[in-house]
Amino acid sequence: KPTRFLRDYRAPAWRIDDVELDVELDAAATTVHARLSLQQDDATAPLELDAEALDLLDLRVDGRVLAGDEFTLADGRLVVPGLRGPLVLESRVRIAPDRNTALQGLYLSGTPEHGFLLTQCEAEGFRRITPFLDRSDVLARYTVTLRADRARYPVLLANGNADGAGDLGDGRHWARFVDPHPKPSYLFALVAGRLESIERTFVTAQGRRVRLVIHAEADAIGRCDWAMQCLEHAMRWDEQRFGRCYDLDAFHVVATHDFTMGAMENKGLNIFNAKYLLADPASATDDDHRHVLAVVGHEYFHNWSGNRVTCRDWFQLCLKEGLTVYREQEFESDLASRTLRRIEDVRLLWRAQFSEDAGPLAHAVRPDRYSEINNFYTATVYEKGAEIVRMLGVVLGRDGFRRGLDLYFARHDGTAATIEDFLAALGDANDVDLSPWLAWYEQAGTPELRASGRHDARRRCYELTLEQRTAPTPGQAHKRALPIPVAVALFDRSGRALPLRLDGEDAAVAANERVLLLGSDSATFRFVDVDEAPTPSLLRGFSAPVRLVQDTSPQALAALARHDNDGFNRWFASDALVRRLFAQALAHGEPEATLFSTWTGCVGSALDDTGVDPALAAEMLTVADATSLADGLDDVDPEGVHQARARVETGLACALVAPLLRRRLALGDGGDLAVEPLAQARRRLRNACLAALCRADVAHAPLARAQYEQARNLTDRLAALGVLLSMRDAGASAALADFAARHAGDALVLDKWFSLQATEADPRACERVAALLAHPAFRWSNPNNVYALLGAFALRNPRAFHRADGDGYRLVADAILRLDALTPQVAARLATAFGAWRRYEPIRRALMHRELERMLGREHLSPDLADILGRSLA
Ligand code: BAL
Ligand code: ZN
Repeated sequence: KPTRFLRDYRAPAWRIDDVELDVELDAAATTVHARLSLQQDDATAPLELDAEALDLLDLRVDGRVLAGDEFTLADGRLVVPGLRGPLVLESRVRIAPDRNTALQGLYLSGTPEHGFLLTQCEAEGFRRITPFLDRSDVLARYTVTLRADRARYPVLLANGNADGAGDLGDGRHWARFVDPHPKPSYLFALVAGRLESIERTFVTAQGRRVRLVIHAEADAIGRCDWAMQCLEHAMRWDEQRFGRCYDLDAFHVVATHDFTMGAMENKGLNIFNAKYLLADPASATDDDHRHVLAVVGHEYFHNWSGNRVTCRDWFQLCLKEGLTVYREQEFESDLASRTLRRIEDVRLLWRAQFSEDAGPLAHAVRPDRYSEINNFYTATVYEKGAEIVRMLGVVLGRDGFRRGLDLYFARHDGTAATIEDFLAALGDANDVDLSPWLAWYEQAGTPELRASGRHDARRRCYELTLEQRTAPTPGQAHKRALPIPVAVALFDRSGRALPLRLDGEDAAVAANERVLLLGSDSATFRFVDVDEAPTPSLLRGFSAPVRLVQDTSPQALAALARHDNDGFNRWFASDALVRRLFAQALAHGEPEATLFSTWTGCVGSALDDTGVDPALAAEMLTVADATSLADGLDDVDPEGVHQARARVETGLACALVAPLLRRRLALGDGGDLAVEPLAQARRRLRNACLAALCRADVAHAPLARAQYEQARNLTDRLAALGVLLSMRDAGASAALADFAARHAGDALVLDKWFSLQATEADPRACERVAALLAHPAFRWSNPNNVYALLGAFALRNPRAFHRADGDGYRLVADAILRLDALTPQVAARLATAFGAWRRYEPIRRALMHRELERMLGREHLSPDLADILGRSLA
């Protein structure tokens, strides 16, 4: 595909005001009759529509059938020269949903006998349904009529409000939907099939009665109650926190097992990967329950941040995704544990986004070019995009941010906007110029923030010097200084937060935490009235997505890990100690003993203190993953990283056996079925204790065996199974077989079983994964299966994927080539595992390079995969 550039953006020459779609549904041959009311804004421009994988039956303009020489259809473009608008263009096309394994456009989920039909149109799937101006700045009103066999497809759904249904007399029936809200084509959706449903009524703050309906296949509908509760919470929360109400008579949600994404925010008809919708304690873990809460919220919140105000073009993808991820984070933080959510988000940012930024696939949150937009649904666009919104929230304050968002929605409702529009609305509502923040959207790379402090006893002041630097990334050699908000608190020896007054200010700020804004390469902030050398707590709540390098002493970090009044920063300080210990273990084989006992003392005291959030204690027990520990290293030897990490992790466990046993016992059997945050947090800690105990001493294996047998929920059973597997316990194989038998036929649970084996930190996981590819529950055409087995192996098992003999690379490269012919998006995502190849030691580097070259040398690669491979090798 040719590269597109942001600078080349042009407003559309033609617009579509109204769309009427008539769809005759059939798994093997669906016909789509489209009637487009077109306006011409540029009198010189020919009509050019996007059209892919369509069998064009006929084309009419204002009722006249066009002859074959009056248009061309090639390379995904339908061009009709010489037309003058306004006019009505009608097309009839035939498509084959049952052969659509790309899972873009209209496709079949499941088998022709038992499956159902559905669509996925973001980013460019609608052009596989009908010829169209398939771009996000063309907003149209849709009327959609679906016709289908009633027995085979009893449920018919499309966006908007229901506008009639009836029988066609020949075993078929019809249903019509009118969506009053103009929308871009990527938000179009239809669903047809045998689906069951659960339903509730929600009354919005504006008094609108809304039917909430969740649809799933018969064997899954019993697992939708949690999602329904989450949806109701999300709708109320968005009203209360952001003043956003729902705007149609019905909100439908549909679950499918065959989906490339997590879920999709189609207007009034969200479609969900079953993984993020189905949940009950017997078949979903606590983490699954929290993910359902977050994703149901995320898709619902898109109704405003994405649907009512959409993106002008795909370069602006972060406009809707960054903002919506931020809204989702706030939703979960308000409803469950803010500390846990923040820790998990930061762990994800480090593992997925910092590493993306450090390799050849680095790109700006708003990229200025792309060839395949599907490859930009990345951690950078989503997670770093959310971090930028979070920083703006920190700088503007809660009320200022709300004012800005209100203005953004009011100004741009019903239109397609840009990042500039977003910053202007937030700035205008607060009378500040936010244009310097554009640099965060335009500049790739992880800034390094250096912080050094100096106390001057004579002048009773503390000087904090902050410096920033961003290393070059592909295509961006020179970096600008960014506005970096650094939330700070200073603690005295007794752990009291000091009042914070900067030199030149009349009085200290009321709160004992404040945000310093570093707007240039470096700055020094002088706090006055500071009698003793304080302990600085920096970047509180991770107030900016930077790599913090601080000169804080181990004693000061330990004090923060024990006493910081910000839960996140307690963990952050503990993690900083882990990284120092890991670096020592990597360099010298062993971490330094004094530092080690300083750290284990901190974690031990969190374990013993029942006043500490159990989720926080569990996180302090969980050592950073290998990918995140290797951040910033060159010539990485994954085996060395694994060994160094294991020494830190095992050393911690051995040092804390007594408190681990004490706390695990005190937490009780944890076997209840409650899913409220505290119950989840207690299970989390109990299972973290179990894992650590079994790491310390195989004598604790009976605890894991007993928990496996007696567990009454999936969280505990799966945790115990994971422990048995990682201990290579004699009973592990039997437990694995038992687990598979208990959950036979349950695809989502078996995916966890696949992942557990694929992520076992043992080089032999490679052979195991190769064998599991032949398991009857594994389908190459199912993205969840592929991510659960191959994705988990390639992206979350560095020790086995990076085996020195290259077998891990070969296994994954072979799989990618096979997948590319089926579902290119999935193949491309898997191929990102090779992106960081230049950061590895020479032997692995050469092996990875060879596989990249081998893949790129294959004929007929999809544009998705060719793009990832090409950029990786550039
Ligand atoms: N828009 C694609 C799925 C999501 O981010 O909600
Ligand atoms: Zn989204």
